[in-house]
Amino acid sequence: MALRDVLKFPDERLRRVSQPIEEITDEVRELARDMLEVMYDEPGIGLAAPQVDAPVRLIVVDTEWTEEEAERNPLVLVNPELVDTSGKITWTEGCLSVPDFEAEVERAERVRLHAEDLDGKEVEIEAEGLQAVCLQHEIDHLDGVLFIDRISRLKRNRYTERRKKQIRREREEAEEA
Ligand code: K1U
Ligand code: ZN
Repeated sequence: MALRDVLKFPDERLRRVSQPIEEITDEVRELARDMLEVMYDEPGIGLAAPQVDAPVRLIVVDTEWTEEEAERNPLVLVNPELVDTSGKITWTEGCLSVPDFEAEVERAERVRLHAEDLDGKEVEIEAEGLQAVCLQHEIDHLDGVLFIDRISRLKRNRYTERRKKQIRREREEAEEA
């Protein structure tokens, strides 16, 4: 099966608020499998369902697999909800839906969240550092929020203009071909 495409800014589908998952069906399990494939293929350290045009509250995260010798150890979280945060950390973030751009974002340094796993079991996750940053970034996607919404308007506007030019150029090149 072909990999699912990742939606790219400024696609309005990235702005939808995703719906809670009421029942963990085979379709949900298949979506989670597909998301892991996309995340490892891109490569990325996280992915949220709306990025592959599935507006439901499902995220996958694996912040260690890219390190040498590290095994794949993905977290697959259904209906994740932040229940506590503490501290502050600034991290240079990227996003598979925001091509060719990175920027510093301030977030909570430690998080505690509730979610369900793919067996419908309730889980509580505590994370810090990069894993906490990544979890907050992915939960933002479920609410239609992108990391560029959390940087200065000047930087966001500059990126938006550059991205529009990039899209125009790509369209022209496709027409010429
Ligand atoms: O949500 C996404 O688009 C995935 C995104 C997650 C993320 C990255 C950095 C900070 C917070 C959240 C990415 O994975 S971008 C790619 C990336 O960070 C990476 C890719 C390969 C190796 C190491 C990092
Ligand atoms: Zn992202």
